[in-house]
Amino acid sequence: MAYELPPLPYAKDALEPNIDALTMEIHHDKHHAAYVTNVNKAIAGKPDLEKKTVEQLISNLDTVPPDIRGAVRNNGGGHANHSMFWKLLGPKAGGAPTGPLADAIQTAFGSFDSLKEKIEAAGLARFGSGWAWLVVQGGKLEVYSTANQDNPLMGKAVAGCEGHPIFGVDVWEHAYYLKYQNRRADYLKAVWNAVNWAEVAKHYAAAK
Ligand code: MN3
Repeated sequence: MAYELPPLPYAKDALEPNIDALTMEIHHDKHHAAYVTNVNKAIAGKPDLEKKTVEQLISNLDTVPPDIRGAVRNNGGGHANHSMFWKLLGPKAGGAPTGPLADAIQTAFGSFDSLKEKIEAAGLARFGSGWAWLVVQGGKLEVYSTANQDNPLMGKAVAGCEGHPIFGVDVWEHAYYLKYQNRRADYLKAVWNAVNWAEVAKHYAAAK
């Protein structure tokens, strides 16, 4: 097996009340697990693909044979996105970014509140399922959204945007429906209380 389901880095109820324990359990143990199973199935017997990290795999979809490209895009994307997402959140988190990341947010968006508005708007405007992202693109911070399990690493031709993601919010209904039902806007506001900004800063430093 090329990839394994990473354990959640905290207890399933650790993000309560912002994200409930049952949502975390189903989201991680069922949805994320299925992406791992299915990307492994898609690339089984192709050692040149199996040896890649999942980020390398989804960054080079044109090197993936056409008959499995769709499965790799959806399930490799799902594995990459969720592996990052769990670590972007945490218990006793939230607050505001600090240091160089805070400075870059100030420069790019004018304020942290303005960044939050942009990400919430991107997540709300995504029709159906997808993600809202904060990316480093050409040394600058940008906000995008992608459909399904697309990731900016897949590039503009595939994902409709490009850049190195440093933060992302899952706006699939499975990420919030049990607690928030149709209220995606309320979920997007609550997520800020659970963001692990030290992790975002780590991605920012690596992407710069
Ligand atoms: Mn999800």
